[in-house]
Amino acid sequence: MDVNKIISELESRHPGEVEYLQAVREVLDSIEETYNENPHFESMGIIKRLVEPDKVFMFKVPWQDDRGEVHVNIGYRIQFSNVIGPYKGGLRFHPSVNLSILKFLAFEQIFKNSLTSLAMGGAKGGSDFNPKGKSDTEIMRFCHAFMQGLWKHIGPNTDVPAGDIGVGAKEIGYLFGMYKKMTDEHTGVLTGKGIAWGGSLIRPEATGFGAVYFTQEMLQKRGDSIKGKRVAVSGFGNVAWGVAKKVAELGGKVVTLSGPDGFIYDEEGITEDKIDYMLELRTSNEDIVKPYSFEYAGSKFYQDKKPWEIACDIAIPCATQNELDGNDALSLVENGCICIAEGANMPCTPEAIEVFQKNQVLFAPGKAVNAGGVATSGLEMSQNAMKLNWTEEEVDSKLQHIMQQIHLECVKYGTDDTGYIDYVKGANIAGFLKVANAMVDTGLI
Ligand code: NDP
Ligand code: 2IT
Repeated sequence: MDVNKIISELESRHPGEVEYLQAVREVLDSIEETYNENPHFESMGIIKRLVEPDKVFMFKVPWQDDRGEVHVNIGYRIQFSNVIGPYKGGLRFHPSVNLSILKFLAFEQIFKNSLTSLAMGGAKGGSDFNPKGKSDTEIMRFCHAFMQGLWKHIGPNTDVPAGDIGVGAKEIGYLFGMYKKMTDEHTGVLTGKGIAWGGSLIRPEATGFGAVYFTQEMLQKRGDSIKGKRVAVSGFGNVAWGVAKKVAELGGKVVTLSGPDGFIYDEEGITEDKIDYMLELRTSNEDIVKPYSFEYAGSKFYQDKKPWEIACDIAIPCATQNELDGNDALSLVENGCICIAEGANMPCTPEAIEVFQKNQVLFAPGKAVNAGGVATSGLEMSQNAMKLNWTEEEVDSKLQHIMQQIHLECVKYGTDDTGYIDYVKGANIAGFLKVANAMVDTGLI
């Protein structure tokens, strides 16, 4: 495989899609050796076929605001690969959404879903709609209009969307309502549903909990644990909230949160009512973290700055792609950080990853660390298909088991001669092999 050639061909076909090319390059660089050891992959054109999505849907989403003004957004769904199961992945509502971002996310999702060991293919979708400052009725009208464009392309055995940035339980409710009306069917077509109408216990917490379970595994491998550790977290959304809850439960201390306005430093730790307050902040419609510093004396707000300048033992970036660059990585390492686990999708730039790996600190990629979210979505699909509900304990123990297995796979494929575990390589090879073998088994389609 010639990685540069594949990337330059992809670039000429999709000029300017930088996030998509960044994600593809990272995977190809890590699987190159394994790929070349299996010549039948090349003769089946596995890489050529895998780097292009199966299908890309784009649709117009016209909707009316509370004053009666008409707006038009673009809706997308990228169905990247369904070789190991129905297309599966979240929907993102954020003004930055474009084809490049959704293709990177859908591509990553193929390998993440493969790592979960459940039967799910890779997909992603969303819209450039900005939920910030919108009323509940505006959100409802937008979600209904969005689903009118999407419903024909999805189904419980075809493609099962879920939440991501800007899409939580409320939005999933409105989307599900319109799907049900269009099809007259009450099926598990979306995950992250409310408990009363088909949702799974633990799904809201699952991404953050899973990320902490994975971090715990990384530390345990070195004879260490989360107990007593200072943890820097970015974002203040669904993933950051789940991380804060589980870190506190395991005796660690989350000392930062961040939003588009800057970050909060709370030396005493973000615990108990402060964690609940995160939910209030998230739903306040203002989307800023500054009010936390008014609510809790002793905490400090740093405007237009990132949390990575604070001394910590563990860093878990949970906001968005490319939010932690090479300089941030240097400052974390210099301040004694021993472990970085990506809660968000691709939050660390390639330069940052290089810094972590050169300094041999623990670093694990989003497709392994945050896979607990989609894994629990998979558990929601199973419960829907069986028409049964598992208890909180049952779901949580399955989630823990899945995260431990993903960690073992990373160790199996990522350990080098010196004993250092390259989790990026491990996750990419383990995720890729299952998909590639399935593509071989099912032939050229
Ligand atoms: P939320 O919408 O709940 O929170 C996202 C947070 O990131 C908000 O604080 C948001 O603030 C901030 N953010 C979003 N875009 C940007 C940007 N361009 N620059 C700076 N800050 C930004 O989303 P989630 O917690 O669900 O998602 C966070 C990350 O985790 C994403 O990378 C997502 O893909 C990933 N993820 C989510 C899973 C889930 O189950 N929800 C599962 C696996 C991964 P603002 O909106 O104001 O910019
Ligand atoms: O990035 C992700 O894995 C998610 N946003 C969750 C996807 C899902 O289908 O639960």
